[in-house]
Amino acid sequence: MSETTDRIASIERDALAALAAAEDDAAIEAWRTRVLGRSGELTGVLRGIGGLDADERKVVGAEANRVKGILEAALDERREALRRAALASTEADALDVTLPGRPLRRGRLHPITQVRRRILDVFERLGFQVIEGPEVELDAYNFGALRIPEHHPARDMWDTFWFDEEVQGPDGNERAPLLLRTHTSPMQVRFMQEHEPPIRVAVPGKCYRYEATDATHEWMLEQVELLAIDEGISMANLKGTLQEWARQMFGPSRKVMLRNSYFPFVEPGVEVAVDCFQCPGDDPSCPVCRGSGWLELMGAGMVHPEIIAAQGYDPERYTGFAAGMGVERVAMVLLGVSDIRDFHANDPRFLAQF
Ligand code: YSA
Repeated sequence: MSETTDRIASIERDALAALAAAEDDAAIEAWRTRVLGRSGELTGVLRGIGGLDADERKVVGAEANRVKGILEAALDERREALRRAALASTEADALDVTLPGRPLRRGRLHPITQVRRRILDVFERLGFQVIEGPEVELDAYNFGALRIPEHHPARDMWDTFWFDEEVQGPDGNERAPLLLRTHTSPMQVRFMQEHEPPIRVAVPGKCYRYEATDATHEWMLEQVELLAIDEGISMANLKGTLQEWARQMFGPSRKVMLRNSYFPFVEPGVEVAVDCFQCPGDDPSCPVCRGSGWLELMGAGMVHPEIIAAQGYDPERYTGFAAGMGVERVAMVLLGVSDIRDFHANDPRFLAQF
């Protein structure tokens, strides 16, 4: 090794160490000028090559150019590393960890679900067991077993969505018409067929009616059906149960009215209404009561003895009451909503209120 190649090796060693210690653009530029610049250390060696003898010139020339290549590559690499580090620290500065977090929008239960659960909570406390039944129902249960035969005018009370298909009915009949249940009352019969008294059940579920909508009517509604069958059940039990339910739901100041009504599957039948929450009770333009002062919540009555007998129970021994209430109507009263259509319009601004 010649003195010059020693010098090149020492330039390479010192320069690489100095480059690694250069922490900013100014230090790098100073390094470049000192090592590779026009009067730089390595440039000086390259310039001196001409004064060497031919053999040494060849060796020193090759070595100096190899080291020059290494130092230039190291310079590029160091510049890139510093650029990346600067970028990362800018991004870190852009993230202000002291800013308050974005609030998470919390999900919630649909108001109808909330109200259905409240209704059922009260009935469960009053001793009713919650059961469910099919939304796609046979004509035989929705109407026939409830003393509403084909062509009976009472069918007009429930405008119905029918299926095109007919299926095998409970009596083996191959052509049993199928529908979307118009009320939860068919579950009275289904449950009685499979159980013995005493019976106390509450049946929540969706129902469907082929009818025009307005502020108190939807084509899809939820009902909760009640059925109590036992020895000695009277109209007083029906009234007491519904009044206690209404007191627990709405508080003691809400007025509850029972008035005569007709349903083929009860005798006698009643309709249960509460006083209007929207107007003083005499405003004909009120969307809730239309000036009547009352909003109907349910139909109810004493289960018709023929229906009790048809399930094989002794109607002399067993009596019962039943009721079917509209969950959306109850929700209107509880939440002060004057248009039932708001519940299923899916406007998050409306839903977020509850
Ligand atoms: C009657 C006697 C019983 O022993 C048992 C149940 C019944 C109720 C009967 N099955 C029935 O469906 N009667 S109803 O047609 O008057 O509806 C009952 C309740 O459902 C109504 O009082 C009302 O609160 C709600 N409802 C009815 N049609 C509705 C509706 N809610 C919203 N939109 C509709 N289109």
